[in-house]
Amino acid sequence: MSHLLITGGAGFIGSNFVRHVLRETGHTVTVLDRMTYAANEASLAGLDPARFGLVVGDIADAVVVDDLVGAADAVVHFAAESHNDNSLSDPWPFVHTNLIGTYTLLEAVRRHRTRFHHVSTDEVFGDLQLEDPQRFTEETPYNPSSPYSSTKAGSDLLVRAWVRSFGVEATLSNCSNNYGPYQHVEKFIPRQITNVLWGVRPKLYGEGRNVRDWIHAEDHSAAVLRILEAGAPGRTYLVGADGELDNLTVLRTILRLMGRDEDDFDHVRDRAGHDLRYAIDGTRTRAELGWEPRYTDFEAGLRATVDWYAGHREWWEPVKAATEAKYAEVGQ
Ligand code: NAD
Ligand code: TDX
Repeated sequence: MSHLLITGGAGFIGSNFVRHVLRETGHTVTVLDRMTYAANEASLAGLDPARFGLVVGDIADAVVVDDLVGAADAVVHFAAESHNDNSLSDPWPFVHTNLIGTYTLLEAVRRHRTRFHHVSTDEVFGDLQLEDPQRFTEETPYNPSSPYSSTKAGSDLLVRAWVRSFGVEATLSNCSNNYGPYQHVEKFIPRQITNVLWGVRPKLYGEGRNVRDWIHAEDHSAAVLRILEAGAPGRTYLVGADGELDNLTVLRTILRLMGRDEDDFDHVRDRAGHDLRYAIDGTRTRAELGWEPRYTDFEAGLRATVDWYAGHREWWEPVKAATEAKYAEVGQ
C-alpha cells in the first residue's frame, strides 16, 4: 500500500482517477489542487476521509509542494490549465501552471527521490491531415499549435530532461481526447449535452470536419494506474482507444440520443489555429503493459454520459451561464 499525491485531482480526469485508485487499490491519496474555475469539490464528495484528503494549493508553490512530495510514495501529475480556447484569450495561466508548476514538482521529486508520473496530451504532436494513414506514435516529433499544447509540450520536455540529467524516476503518458462524467461544461461534449438540457442550441466550430480520437476517462485512469505500477522509468506511453470521429458526427449522435433533430445546432466561428485531426497509435502501450480499453462502444459511453449530465444538474448548472457568457463574448 502506498500514499499517492495526485495534482489536479479536483478536475475532470484527476477526480475520475482518484475514485479509480480508491476503488481498485489499497492506496491512500492526497489531492493538491488550486481549485481554479475548472475544479469542483463536489467531484470528490463522499470519499472515505481515512484514505483521502484535499489540500488547496498551487503546484507552483515550492513550499507546499515540497512538504506534500516529501510525504508521498509517488506523485501523479494531472494539474494543468487544460482548455485550448482559454489559452487563446489569456496564455499566462498556462505558462504558470503547465511550465512553472511542472518545474516546481520536478525539483521536489528530484530532492525527495520520489516516483513521478506526468499526464500529458496527444496535442503535443500537432495535427494530422484527414486522409493521412499515419497516427501519432512515440517517435512522432513534437509540433504543438496552441499556447495550451505548447506549454504541455514544454512540460513533457522538462520531465525528460529531469530524467536524463538528474535521474528522476518518471514516466510520461500522452492521451487522446477524454469524455465521461465530471467534465467541465466548457469542453465540447458536455457543452453540447448541457446546451440541450439548458434549452439552447449546440454550437459547432466551423464545418465540424475536425477529428478527435475519443477515449473514456475510466480507460485513461486504468492506463495511468497500470503505467504507475509497471511502466519503465524514463518511458513515454501513448494512450488511445481507436476512437476517431469528426465533431459533426459526435454532435449529431448527441442530438439523436437526446431525442432531437440531428440538424438542430448552430455553426459558430471556428477556433483560431484549429487542429484538424488527432489520432493515437497505442499498439506499443497495449503490448508492453497489457492494458486494453474497456469502453469501446462510443455510443454506449456517450449515452451514459448524457444520462450523467441529465441526472447531475446541480453539479454543472451553477457554472453554465458564466461559461456560455464567456463564449458569447468571442462569438462562439
Ligand atoms: P481540468 O481542467 O478538468 O482539471 C485541471 C485541474 O487542475 C483543476 O482541478 C484545476 O483546479 C487544477 N489546477 C490548475 N492549475 C493548478 C495549479 N496551479 N495548482 C494546482 N492545481 C491546479 O483538466 P482535465 O481535462 O482533467 O486534464 C487533466 C490533465 O490531463 C491535464 O494535464 C491535461 O493536459 C491532460 N489531458 C487531458 C485530456 C482531455 O481530453 N481532457 C486529454 C489528454 C490529456
Ligand atoms: O463548443 C464547441 N464546439 C466545437 O465544435 C467546443 C467547446 C469545441 N468544439 C470543437 C473543437 C475541437 O475540434 O470540438 C473539438 C473538441 O474541443 P475541446 O473539447 O475544446 O477539446 P480539444 O481542443 O480537442 O482538447 C481536449 O483534448 C486534448 C482537451 O481539452 C485537452 O485538455 C486535451 O489535451
